[in-house]
Formats: sequence, structure tokens, C-alpha cells
Amino acid sequence: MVGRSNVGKSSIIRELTGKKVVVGRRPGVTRRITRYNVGKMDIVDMPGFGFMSGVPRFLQEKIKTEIVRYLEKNRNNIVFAMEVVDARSFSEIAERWQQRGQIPVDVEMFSFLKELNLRPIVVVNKIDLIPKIYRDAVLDDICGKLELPPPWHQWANVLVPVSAKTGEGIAELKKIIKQRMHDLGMGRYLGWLK
Ligand SMILES: Nc1nc2c(ncn2[C@@H]2O[C@H](COP(=O)(O)OP(=O)(O)OP(=O)(O)O)[C@@H](O)[C@H]2O)c(=O)[nH]1
Ligand SMILES: [Mg+2]
Repeated sequence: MVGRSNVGKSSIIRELTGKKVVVGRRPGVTRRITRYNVGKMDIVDMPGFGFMSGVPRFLQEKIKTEIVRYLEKNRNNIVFAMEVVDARSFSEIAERWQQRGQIPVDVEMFSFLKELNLRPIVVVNKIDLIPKIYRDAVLDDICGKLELPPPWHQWANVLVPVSAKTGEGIAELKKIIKQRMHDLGMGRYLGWLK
């Protein structure tokens, strides 16, 4: 489970597993790579990359390097990755990076996950904060930035809007996870997912 700080990675793990996962209001709550055992598998909660309150910049860089190294080292043992983005702030932050001529860190991470063959699912969290009439536009925009040609509906097995707060979309996310696991012949390891 990767993504910028404060996007709701830990909250989603809590929703999926019912485990007591520490979440928090400020970016930088999860500071270490944390494994939650779910039967024969682990769900791995990563620290967020990008801004973290009270964490100096060099340490933020160090955390990003740590995440990249972990993914490279364990690529053969990772069934798939989930990259969480914040529905409300993703586009604005990405545009700020693009204006500076840089590739947004979450866009870079998405390519990296694909390169490593980790079949990333993009979980667009905090969808509760987007009024219903704007949701398609927001999701199309996120797709475009990730180089998945819109409309977003055609990526329904890659990108899923959810709210860890209201539970909206969690059933769809579970469906995608189940499908992936079945496709890989790993359906018997799904006991943890209700
Ligand atoms: N409105 C809303 N808030 C959410 C949602 N999911 C998480 N939050 C809130 O967002 C904040 C961050 O949640 P976390 O789950 O700790 O986020 P994280 O990505 O694990 O953060 P780090 O560990 O700091 O990288 C908390 O205050 C959550 O309650 C959501 O779907 N909607
Ligand atoms: Mg966390």
C-alpha cells in the first residue's frame, strides 16, 4: 500500500481487514514499513512519501528511497500493489509539479510499480469530499495524469474511487482484489477479505 502522506493508506487497510491500524490527522503517521498478517499473506502499510509534518526533508527522501528499495527487493513476493491517491488534492499537487517541469511523485510511483510488474490498483480515496456532480471530471483528470486515457469507467479494474470514511466503493475495491487473486490462482488466500 503506497501513496503520499495522509491520503488514507492506513485507513483503507483498516476498512479491508478490520485490523487495528493506526491512522491520524497529520501527514507522517506511519513512519515505518508495517506488515499486517492476514493468513498466508501480509498487507504492507508503507510510510507516505512527500510532505510529512515534523519530518525534515532529508528524512523524507530517505523514506522514499526505503520504499523503492523494499519494492525492488520484494518484487517477486508482492502479489500486487495498491497506490492510494487523494481525490481532492491529487490534481492540484500534480499540476504544481508539472509547472515546475517535474514529474509528480505519485505519477512517477505509478510508472515504477508498473515497471516492476506489480499490477498497481489506483485507489482514489476521500471521494466523499467531492460533490457527486464533479466526480466523473475529477476521476477523468486523475486518469489523464496517470496516462490512462479517460473516461475512467473503462479502467474499472485498475482505478477505483472509495471513501475509507463512509465505506463507499470499498465493496468494489474488494471485488477487484478478489478478481486479481483468482486470476493468479490465489483465491484460497482470500480468507481475510470479507
Ligand atoms: N474525508 C475523509 N477522510 C479520510 C478518508 N480516509 C482517511 N481519511 C482521514 O485522512 C487522515 C489520514 O488517514 P491515514 O489513514 O492515517 O493516512 P495515511 O495515508 O496512512 O497517512 P501516513 O501514514 O501519514 O502516510 C485521517 O485523518 C483519516 O481519518 C476518507 O475517505 N475521507
Ligand atoms: Mg499511515
